[in-house]
Amino acid sequence: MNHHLRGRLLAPLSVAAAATAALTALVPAGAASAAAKDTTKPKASFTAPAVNAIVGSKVTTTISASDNKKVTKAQLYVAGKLAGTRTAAPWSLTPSLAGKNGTVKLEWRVYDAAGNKTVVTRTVVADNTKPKASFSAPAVNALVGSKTATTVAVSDNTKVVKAQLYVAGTLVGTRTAAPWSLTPNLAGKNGSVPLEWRVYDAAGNSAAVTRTVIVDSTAPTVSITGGLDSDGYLSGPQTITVDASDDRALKYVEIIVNGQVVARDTTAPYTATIDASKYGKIIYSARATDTAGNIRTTADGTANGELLAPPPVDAPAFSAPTAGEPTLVSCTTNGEWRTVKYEITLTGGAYSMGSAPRKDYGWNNGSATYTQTATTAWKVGSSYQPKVLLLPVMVADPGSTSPEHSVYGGVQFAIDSTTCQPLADF
Ligand SMILES: [Ca+2]
Ligand SMILES: [Ca+2]
Ligand SMILES: [Ca+2]
Repeated sequence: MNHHLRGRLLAPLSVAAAATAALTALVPAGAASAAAKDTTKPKASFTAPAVNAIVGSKVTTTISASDNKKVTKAQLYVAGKLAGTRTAAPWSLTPSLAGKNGTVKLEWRVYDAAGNKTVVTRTVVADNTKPKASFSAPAVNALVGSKTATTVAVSDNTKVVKAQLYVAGTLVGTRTAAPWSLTPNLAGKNGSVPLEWRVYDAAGNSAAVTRTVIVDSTAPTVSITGGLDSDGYLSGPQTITVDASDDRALKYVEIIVNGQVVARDTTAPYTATIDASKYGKIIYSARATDTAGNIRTTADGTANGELLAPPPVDAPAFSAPTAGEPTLVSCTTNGEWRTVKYEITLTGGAYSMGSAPRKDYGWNNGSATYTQTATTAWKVGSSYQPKVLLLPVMVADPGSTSPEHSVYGGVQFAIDSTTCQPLADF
């Protein structure tokens, strides 16, 4: 009975024990066998951010990860501290870098189911410091015109990448590199106008500076109140008188004769006196400039100077010099004016007059052959631009001492007002 019982009891126990032993042997052996089949580490590489990218308080970092079996976990360490864990794709996290400046190491640790680990690292440059910005120009409350450059001085611990200018709250321009300067159009604005520069660094941190300027975009008024007599041929001193005013501050008034500024007055009365004896066609105007740089110019006035006067009919006979071929010295542009200068060689028959005004024209003082420089100017595109310009070279009566009546002969030749070249026939 006992034997039988023991035999019956022992038998199952032995089986159970054997099974237990077998299980004990099989379970770890089976697990170890499965792990042993995957000794291959995952593959991982950085997708973002770029190496040494400049980043702000938040950076999205992404890796591509794969495994011969399966990637089961990826952990992100920022500057050595665990910042997040992913257990499935996408293998991407956006850790906070708030307060950090300078180089920061990002490290992803990628695992497969068997515990194989692959580590990839990348450094970025954290920038959580705002740029510095200060107005360089214009000055506080400067009186400025409709076109005025404004400049901001910038610096940053990494790099300034953008500066935007706002005028009265409206974006008017963007710079992405030095010089950090723009010239906004302030036309139509008058009075106090706020300017604001917003400056951005590579990480997107920004700083703003503002400045108020006083805009004057209204040009002065200007008129010629005393012009030149347009009848006949003027000689001697002739005075042009101008009136001008501005809504804010007049800087100066200029009087322009044949393209040249002959007077610049900062205080009224605004006048210029010219010697009409030195002129042929006289084209004159006045130009007023305010302190903001706005300019207004009058219409042209015209008069005839003495050089255009025909020779006196009672001039004594004299032998005119022989003129050589004219030679172009220069043809220059001064604003809307063109000035052409020719040289011409005269042989015989020319005489000096000995009178001061005539000497200004380069009179020869008695030699038989000399070279005379002749100059004329015209306004391009105006009604005073003839196709053919006559360039007179005056010769004088040897016996006369009167400037008004001595010029009775001359040599003249024609030039094309477009090409400045002499014309063979005119
Ligand atoms: Ca693996
Ligand atoms: Ca910065
Ligand atoms: Ca003004």
